[in-house]
Amino acid sequence: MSNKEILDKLKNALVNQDINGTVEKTKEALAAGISANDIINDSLALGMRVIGDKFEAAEIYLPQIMMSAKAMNNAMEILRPEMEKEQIGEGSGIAITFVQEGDIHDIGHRLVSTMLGANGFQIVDLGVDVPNEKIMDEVKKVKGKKVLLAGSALMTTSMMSQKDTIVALKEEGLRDDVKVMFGGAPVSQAWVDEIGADATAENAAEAAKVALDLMRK
Ligand code: HCB
Repeated sequence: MSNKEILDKLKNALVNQDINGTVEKTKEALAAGISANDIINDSLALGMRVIGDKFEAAEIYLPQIMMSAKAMNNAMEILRPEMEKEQIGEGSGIAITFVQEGDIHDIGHRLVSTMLGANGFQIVDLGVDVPNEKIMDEVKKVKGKKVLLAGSALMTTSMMSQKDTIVALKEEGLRDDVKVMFGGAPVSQAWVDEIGADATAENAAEAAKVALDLMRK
């Protein structure tokens, strides 16, 4: 079977909420020598996008999304140790990672946190649904150190809070103390430029590269 066929089968297992099949096919993909990042970007993440589109088209409902999310999380348990091996450089600094207030989507956030950790960042994971006050408190705790804020938002509503994060950093006189990278499906370079953040990234591997570049500036 070609790598493309393996990745397509894995994607289909995820889309069809086949939890056991997803685990099995993730192992098969690794055994075929496909990297953890390629498995995520060229198969699992694409499957989650299909799930999102089907949900939007009212072809599936929340229970099905939750099953696919569980299948994705189980696959990630297998892939996380592999991602940690796929280190791409020496890290520098502390990464405060979080999902914006009102948002509990944590799959991408956890992937990004894993990749940053694998690249030498000391991770302060604030989890999901994090208000800006909490983010400011954490930034103050590490003042004087090299700090990256890596925030995720999966909904257009929670994406708006990213703008408030930048405003809060400025109001508290903390903006120059941190680099800010925002991501998540609705986040674009245009949005990041508009609100005055430093960068965005398409996926977790790119996030690690972008983060390392930012910390060198
Ligand atoms: Co959710 N949901 N959901 N959902 N959900 C989305 C996000 C929609 C787009 C689906 C749709 O309508 N098409 C939609 C949001 C619409 C919008 O605002 N425009 C939506 C909605 C509406 C909702 C609810 C409101 C549904 C309801 O209750 N009626 C509800 C909201 C709950 C809340 O947060 N308050 C909800 C709930 C759920 C769950 C719980 C069923 C489940 C989440 C489970 C979990 O995360 N533990 C879920 C899921 C799974 C999705 C979809 C299908 C997949 C998200 C996902 O995990 N993608 C999603 C559809 C979609 O995104 N197209 C849908 C896979 C990961 C790997 O991709 O983009 O998160 P990622 O992360 C990437 C990338 O963006 C980047 O790297 C990551 C790794 O490669 N990245 C960063 C991420 N963060 C970064 C930070 C950086 O600094 C740099 C890069």
